[in-house]
Amino acid sequence: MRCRKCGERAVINMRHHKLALCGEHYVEWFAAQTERAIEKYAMFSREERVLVAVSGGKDSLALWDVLLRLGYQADGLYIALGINAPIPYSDVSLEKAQKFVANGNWRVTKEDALPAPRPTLHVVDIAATYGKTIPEIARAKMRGQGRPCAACGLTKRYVMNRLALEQGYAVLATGHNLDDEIAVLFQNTLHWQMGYLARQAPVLPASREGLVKKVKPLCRFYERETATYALVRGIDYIYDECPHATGNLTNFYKTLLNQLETESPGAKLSFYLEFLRARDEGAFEAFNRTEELHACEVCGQPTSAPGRCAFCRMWDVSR
Ligand code: Q46
Ligand code: ZN
Ligand code: ZN
Repeated sequence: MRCRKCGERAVINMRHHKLALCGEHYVEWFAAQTERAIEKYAMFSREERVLVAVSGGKDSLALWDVLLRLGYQADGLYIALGINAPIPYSDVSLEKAQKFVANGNWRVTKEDALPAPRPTLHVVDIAATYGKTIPEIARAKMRGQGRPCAACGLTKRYVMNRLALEQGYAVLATGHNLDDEIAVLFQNTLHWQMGYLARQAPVLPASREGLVKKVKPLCRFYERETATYALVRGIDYIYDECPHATGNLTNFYKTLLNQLETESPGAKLSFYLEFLRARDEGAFEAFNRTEELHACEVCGQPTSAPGRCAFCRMWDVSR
């Protein structure tokens, strides 16, 4: 397979775009597509500060890299969850994030570009800040549920939102790719979760005070496209998934959707884009309820019921 632009050996063939590209032209294409998504969905401008949620995996590091190379003011946030058994997942992923900043590959190399300032990596260590690791709090509070994912998800959402607001970031960017998005879309469609469908989008505006705007600039890339970008750019990322992710439903849906893609190239992309079109045309409008929010009596973050928010209740934070 040869690159459509220069005839060199291609590193990727994207059947759904009928496009094969070499490393150099692929990296160029990936950046241009990212920029297009940022503009199309009005995610953020170069004047705004962006906080990237960094896990140490390929998607979030690819996102941080491409934003910096496009000249955006992007810092990172790593949340140390304390998941280090049976593999040292959290420790290794933090190392990867730190290495990414230290090695400086993200620097813009164009001669006419100003030297990019070194991005900041914020690190929030959950055990050091709140007294327990994620597996520990899950065992203490959510007995019988097996996976610590509910406690983990709640904690990550809270910490990301709070740090973004406190540090004055205009937006929080996550590395969700198309495979992530359609796995959730498939699940929500299977169960006709209209409220969730109404809220699934590349941009969640900061509709309420205390909630930061959230964006997913990589939502139109297949997982193998973000992986190829990370590989070609020489980004050292953690290959292992969180040990608690194995065997979850999302991965099962991803496998199903990949089978569909093999039979019908482009099926994954059109599933997502047609959903967004229907959404834009108001198909889920009636389900877009804005619930009344209150300020948590302890931390002040928005919460649906008066009193302490779910985070402060789970972590036993009181005044
Ligand atoms: S990190 Fe946390 Fe995930 Fe691990 S414990 Fe579950 S939610 S699987 S994205
Ligand atoms: Zn080429
Ligand atoms: Zn609270």
